[in-house]
Amino acid sequence: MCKVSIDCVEVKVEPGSTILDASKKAGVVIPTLCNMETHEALGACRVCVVEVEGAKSLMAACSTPVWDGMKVRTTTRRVRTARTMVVDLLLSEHNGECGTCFRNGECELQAIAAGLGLDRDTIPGPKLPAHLDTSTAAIRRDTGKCIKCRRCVRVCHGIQGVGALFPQGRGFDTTIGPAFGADLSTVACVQCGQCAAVCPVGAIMETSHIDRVWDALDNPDLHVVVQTAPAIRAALGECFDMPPGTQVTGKMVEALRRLNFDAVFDTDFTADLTIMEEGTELLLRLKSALVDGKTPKLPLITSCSPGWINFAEQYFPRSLPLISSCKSPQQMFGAVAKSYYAELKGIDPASIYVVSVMPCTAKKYEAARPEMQSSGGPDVDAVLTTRELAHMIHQGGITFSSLKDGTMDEPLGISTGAADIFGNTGGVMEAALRTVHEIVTGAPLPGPQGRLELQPVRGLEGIKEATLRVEGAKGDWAFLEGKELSVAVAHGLSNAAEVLKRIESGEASYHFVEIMCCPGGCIGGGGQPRPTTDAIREARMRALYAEDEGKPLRGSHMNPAVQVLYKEYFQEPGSKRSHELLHTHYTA
Ligand code: HC0
Repeated sequence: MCKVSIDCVEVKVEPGSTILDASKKAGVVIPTLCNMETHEALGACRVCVVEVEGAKSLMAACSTPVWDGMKVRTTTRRVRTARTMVVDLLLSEHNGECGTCFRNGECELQAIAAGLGLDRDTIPGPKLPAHLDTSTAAIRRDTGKCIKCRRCVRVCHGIQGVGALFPQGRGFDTTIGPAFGADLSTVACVQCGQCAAVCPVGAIMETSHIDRVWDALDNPDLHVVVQTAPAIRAALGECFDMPPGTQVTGKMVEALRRLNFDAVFDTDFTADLTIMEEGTELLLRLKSALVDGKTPKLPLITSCSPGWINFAEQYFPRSLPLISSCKSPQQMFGAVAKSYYAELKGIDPASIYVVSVMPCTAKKYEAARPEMQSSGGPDVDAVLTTRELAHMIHQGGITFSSLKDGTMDEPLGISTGAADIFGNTGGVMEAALRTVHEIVTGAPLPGPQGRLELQPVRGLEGIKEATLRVEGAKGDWAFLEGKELSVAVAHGLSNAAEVLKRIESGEASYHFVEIMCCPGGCIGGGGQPRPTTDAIREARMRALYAEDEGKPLRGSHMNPAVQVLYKEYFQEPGSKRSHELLHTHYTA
């Protein structure tokens, strides 16, 4: 271990640790704009410079390894002058428009400048040319605000394996963006928004739907309903200074009522419906391969993550026949709201306006896809990220932390615990197997202390594999008796690509695969509160598992409102009507 002194606080850290690591342990905050927990230090922004006793120059804390006996000072005049100069230079280029920027008050550059006492840029010179790229449905880029920290580049290449963004040019003329300065829609960007989640300023953000939602809420001719994705309830509280992982389902519902939505519903309802459709699809594909001897369309790959679908269409078109034809729960909800619910309430579907609250920017893209119009127009009219909902709550003058708990409206607000865990990597797999096991054997999925839990698919490991031996298969599904079902779960598109390569090469043979675009699944989505670290992902995951454990019903097939929906409207999973409204196809 190395003994290091940071501003006279002594800490012991592993050899190879950086000054920044040691400072965290010492409880000393060193500002940085380019550092990322998940990546090797880049030393690009130079905001983290510190003075090291015996060293001639200032050192970048993020990239300088410690040595035993190192003495570091982080607040000397020399350090403050250097940091102020660096930040002043950044501000001199930054076309910030701070007063009107969506990141005003949440901007890392603004916060660091304020901490240094810099309330304006003092260096005269040209600002960066502001090119606004609004060419995609989900992501808005403003090149004038970019500070070239390269966080977006690293997450796009390293975590997602996409590579839509590059540094180009040199010096002042450096730009970060798609090749040849083109717009995002010209390259294979999957619109996952992981770039927006790590951008320290307002250079990359989600395309805002806030104005269109306020307009709908103000329109007396519209019946405005809102659905909330599983992962929102585990993260929204962070926007109101609550600790990560605080369960805020009830407060979220109450806030949505105060914002004047006509009905507050739950994407969890259609997550349960998805399990009924996708579970049936899995069983039919297994039967077709194992009993009818047809060319196996296996593994069945989940379809609910639109960033993943976009990735498959652009990078792995050969995998498309394997992907479930089920629409995502978001889109199933829109289709059900504008058909079944409209009929139930006697409302013209054309006057129902569906708003989603999603942790994911790609859901904006998904809602805009031409295939997602079973009701004659878009099934989902507007998609807010978690951050946008928090913004609206602030705009509405609502004191979130003191709200009482509200409850979702019926029937599209009724859900089981299986739906809550959709938001975690491995959750769709676990939810599906809870139902499939019970359909096949008539008995609940075995788990520790009969708890219905499939531990091997939980947690943040990038690729998880598990097997499930079927015992007690009955009736139509007796052919599965004694079979070992082999499953895999991947999150983050680099991991997804690895699983697909294993399948294509024959190195692995699975029956069922879950893929989620974002690291950690939806709880780590590109529209979630900033920052999202692994510790924060784990806290959000725990909140969703706790939500599941707290529900009386924990299998999607037990959802009484879904049972009524089948009885009154769809008849059975995979019916003609369910194919018309709940299923889709993909395009290479
Ligand atoms: Fe997800 Fe979903 S779980 S994709 O991660 O399936 O965004 O939270 O809403 O649609 O339910 C996101 C989260 C959803 C959908 C659900 C699925």
